[in-house]
Amino acid sequence: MKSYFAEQQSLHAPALELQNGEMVPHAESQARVDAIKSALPGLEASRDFGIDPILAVHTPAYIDFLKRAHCDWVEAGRPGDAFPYVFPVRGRRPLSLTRIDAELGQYAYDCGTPVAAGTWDAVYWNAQTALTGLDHVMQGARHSFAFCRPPGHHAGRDYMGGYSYLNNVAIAAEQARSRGAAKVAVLDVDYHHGNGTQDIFYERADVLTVSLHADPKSDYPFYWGHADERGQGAGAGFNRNLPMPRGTVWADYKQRLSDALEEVAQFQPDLLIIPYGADTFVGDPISFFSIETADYTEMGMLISGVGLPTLICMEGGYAVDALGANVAAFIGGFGT
Ligand code: SP5
Ligand code: ZN
Repeated sequence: MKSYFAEQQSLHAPALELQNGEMVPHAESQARVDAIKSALPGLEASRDFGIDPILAVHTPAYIDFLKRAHCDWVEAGRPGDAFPYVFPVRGRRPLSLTRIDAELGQYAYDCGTPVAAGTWDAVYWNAQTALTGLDHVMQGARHSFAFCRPPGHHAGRDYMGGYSYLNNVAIAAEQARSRGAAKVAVLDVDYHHGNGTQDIFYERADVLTVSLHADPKSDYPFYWGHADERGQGAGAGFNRNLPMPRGTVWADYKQRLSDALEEVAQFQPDLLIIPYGADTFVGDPISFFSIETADYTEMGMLISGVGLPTLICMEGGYAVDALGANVAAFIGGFGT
């Protein structure tokens, strides 16, 4: 399978995140890049499709903020990465505040997603990686792998969170629509619910969003991902959440995956996009499913079995020592 990556994606290197009350080394690290790169020696360089596909998903004000947030932070005399610490509670009236702290709180929903010096350049190219992978599939390939990092599925139209800044998968899905795909299905197999993707397409019938994830009653992102969130308006029935308990093993996961694939097949999409997270792995340091490396090959085979043109975009996966093997196992399941 052809795989894509842009070296600029490494310019994003936040030092710390807030986890369980402590500032700890950021889990979404450069070590992940090295692990995946060594497992995929044939990675090709991404091409530049410009800003327009990004602006088809994200608001201009949010993009403007992402571009200058770290500069504003430095100008305010702050050290290190730009971190939010105050958030507008639901129901606060919209205010045009310009102080960097107010803006960070407006556009972030957690304290795990700081804006570092190189974040904008990295996430711009991250989106280009997804678009390059999409282009290959739109040209007729059966599948491709976009090695996206930082992740994207937690980012909404105008918010960042969960280590995500731009929603690579949503950008690819929207671009596929404008290039002639009538219907696109997104099947999210990261450990965490794909809340940003859900929000972006919640009122749309042309993009089906399905997510398999840890039950948000016990796991991040808590406020999204519950089974009764089924879409709204024209999108009613076109969002599906399949939460599972901590400790889920492959035999059980596989059943839910088959259900999800059945829904995808019934939708008859022109394209399938898979946000793939290796954080369902038994050894993941921040997640609690029990999937083994060899299971990812079967997961890839099952998904490949629906016979749809498929773009895979990398999301999470923090067990660095096993990450390369887990990604290679999954991709291997799709055949050559
Ligand atoms: C893309 C992606 O996988 N984003 C995940 C963001 C998760 N951030 C919060 C993690 C909280 C983990 N708390 C459990 C720690 C166990 N020691
Ligand atoms: Zn995740």
